[in-house]
Amino acid sequence: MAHTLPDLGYALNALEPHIDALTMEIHHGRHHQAYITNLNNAIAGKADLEAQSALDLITHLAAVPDDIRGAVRNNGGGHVNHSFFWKVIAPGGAKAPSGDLAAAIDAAFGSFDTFKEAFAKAGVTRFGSGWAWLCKNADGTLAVCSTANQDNPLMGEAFGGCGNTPILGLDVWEHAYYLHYQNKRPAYIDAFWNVVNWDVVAENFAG
Ligand code: MN3
Repeated sequence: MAHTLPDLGYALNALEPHIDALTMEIHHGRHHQAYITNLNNAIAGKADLEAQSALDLITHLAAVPDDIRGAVRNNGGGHVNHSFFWKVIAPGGAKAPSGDLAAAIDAAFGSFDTFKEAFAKAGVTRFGSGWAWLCKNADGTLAVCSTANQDNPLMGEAFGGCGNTPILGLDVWEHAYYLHYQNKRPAYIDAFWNVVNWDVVAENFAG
């Protein structure tokens, strides 16, 4: 069963002015689609791999044959990461964390503002292309990390991840912001806070 592009679930212009419609159209329709196409091509004809979800593939990379492991890592990661990203920036929902999630953020970082600074720093200082993440550790505490390229925290330390479960992620590849923000990655990250759907993040935290 081939992997397919998930619907955004909202209009391309729904996140304006913070993320513009053309960026969303290209990012979702071309970049995300390309990861899916390349993932499908990489695993074509390998029934055991074709039967797995993208998440299963990227969390068991050591079991993927050497000759396609890099392609599955990059493109499976790209598929998982973008599918996740579209949900945490979905319009609507709470504009700030509350309840157990807010308490966990305060416990880990001291305050919501201090968390935002740490997360923004992870995104700004990621050299080249990658992601900033807020992850839930096995003990339920929270931590910020970043990954290169399309690595996901759940890939584990052997593949560039921390091994913990992401509950919020931010794509800091230039394709995510260059049309509107050009080289100003910090301005894109500032704007990102306006589109985070904290209800979805809270569901990720509870899950
Ligand atoms: Mn991207």
